[in-house]
Amino acid sequence: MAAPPTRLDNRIVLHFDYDCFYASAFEVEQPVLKSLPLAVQQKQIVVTCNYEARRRGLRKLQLISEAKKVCPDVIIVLGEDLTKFRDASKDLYLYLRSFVWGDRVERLGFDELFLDVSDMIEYNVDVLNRNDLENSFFHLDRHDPTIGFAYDATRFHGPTFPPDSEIVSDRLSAAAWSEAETLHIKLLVASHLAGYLRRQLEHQKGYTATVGISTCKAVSKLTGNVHKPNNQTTLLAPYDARENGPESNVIRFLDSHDIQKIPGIGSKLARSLKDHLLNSGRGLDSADGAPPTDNKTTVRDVRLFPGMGPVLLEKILGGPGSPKGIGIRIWNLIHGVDDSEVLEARDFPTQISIEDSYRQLETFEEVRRELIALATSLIRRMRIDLTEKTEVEDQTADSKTDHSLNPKTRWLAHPRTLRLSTRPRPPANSSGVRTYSINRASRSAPLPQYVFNLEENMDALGERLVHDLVIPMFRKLHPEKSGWNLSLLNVAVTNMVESAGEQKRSSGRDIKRMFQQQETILKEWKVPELDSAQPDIDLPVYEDSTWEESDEDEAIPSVICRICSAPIPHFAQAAHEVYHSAPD
Ligand code: DGT
Ligand code: MG
Repeated sequence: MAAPPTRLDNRIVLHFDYDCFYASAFEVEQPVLKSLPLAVQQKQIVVTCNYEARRRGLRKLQLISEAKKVCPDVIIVLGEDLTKFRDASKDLYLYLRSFVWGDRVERLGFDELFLDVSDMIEYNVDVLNRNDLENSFFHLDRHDPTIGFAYDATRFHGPTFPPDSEIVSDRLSAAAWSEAETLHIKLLVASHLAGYLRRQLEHQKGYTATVGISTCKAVSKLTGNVHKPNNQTTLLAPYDARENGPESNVIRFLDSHDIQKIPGIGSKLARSLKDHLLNSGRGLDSADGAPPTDNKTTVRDVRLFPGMGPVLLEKILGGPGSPKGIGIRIWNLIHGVDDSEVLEARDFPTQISIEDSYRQLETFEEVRRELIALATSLIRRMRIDLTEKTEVEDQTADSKTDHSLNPKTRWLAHPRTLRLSTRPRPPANSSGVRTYSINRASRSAPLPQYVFNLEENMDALGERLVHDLVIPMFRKLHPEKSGWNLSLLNVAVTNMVESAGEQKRSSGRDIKRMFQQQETILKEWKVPELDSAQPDIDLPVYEDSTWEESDEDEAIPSVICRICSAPIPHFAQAAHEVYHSAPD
């Protein structure tokens, strides 16, 4: 068997998963809902429900009809319009980001966040007074020693893995402290930061979250699942196995997981691994001595499989279409080694796209009307996502003396390119069945400057843009006069260029100002209203085997439903199947 990979545990990563996220967004607006069973409906499915509903037997992705049977007094709210969730997601992201030193805060879908808090933890470990650990103070600002919170550094905050009962003593005396390894102390300090952030999130924003604390993204995410909801789990050191010493807690923790549960190992890779293990079912040293069944193949089954290592994994998983170096990447992951960085926060998306799908779109007038609606929505989204309010000193003659601060709106970034995409519906075959086409035709052009005029009315801008640019692009894509039978129109701005003079946030240095500015900044993310007939698809992406950021505006990998031929995002497949099996 190949040697285990080398660990580099020099980071501390927190993973946040908001509890029953969509349901919480409604509860924040109407707190009375908190104590009642609440379910959020999309199509005929409960996409999520609050914990009161779960206590009464409701589950995520249950049929609405079933939910009503289980809990007749369930309150059902509609969650088709994602505006509320998108707003909440951005709001919470900006809020948590304001605490973190450096910019390594990454969103995964709508309701998960990774925070790389290494710098803050290192600093706070350094300033600990080993003679008075019980009365420690966590510094949230390097430059203002008054900002932070008090905590007891002789014990962990919240549950740990392995659980408290298994630790000889969870209270570290000053003497024991000096012997404790650095990672142990860092994790301990981080557990208090996690507790503080969770409390703030709840008190200031009304959301609870479940947090995992470890040294990389994959392991932190899994660790959080141990205690849900509204709780946290720290994966304790040691992380590396010692000769004749304690075993690695990472290996111990990961080993019992189904291989498919490891973030970065999606269903396809897991299937290949399971098939390989089942088909070559020789002398397997599985956790319970039995060969893995089709239902569960654990990390341990894979890790200890004879001859297992990066080379064998590459042989099993490599080949056309699979990413380079997959063998070593998966070998690392099953040992809890995930080198992927928490990506740096971006102040704006890489592209914004608005689209709608249609049953019938055949006349020029229909197309023109739809394009204007889409272009207007696009401009609205640009104003929301690409501008910020800044406070500038008012230099006008009358106010020279009082130097008041006036909010001004400025563009954070200017997209350079406008793109129009369409998807024609293929003709029906002889038996009247239409095959689904995923082929989009698209055309790009430079985006005119006038769209950045914030004084101009959005409807007028949308109409002008369509008249000047989008219709000529459409004509080029579809030279025929009519009969296009389009099933989709999409307008997008891409090729973002950051505006000059952008002042980088200085997290941790001026956190006081961040607190003061919070309200002003957050206002920018608020979407006043969004046309419900404009399903710009922005559901979270649960990628199979990558950590790529799920930008809600970027294309979502989809599968085509065998029954209705609609493109369904991977994560929604199960729900969609239930939808078809539901009575009308
Ligand atoms: P949790 O984390 O178990 O307390 O519950 P949630 O509701 O936060 O669930 P999570 O974290 O899996 O997903 C976050 C939100 O994303 C959830 O509130 C609704 C939405 N969502 C999750 N899975 C699906 C799905 O399969 N289809 C659709 N349409 N939405 C989903
Ligand atoms: Mg969640």
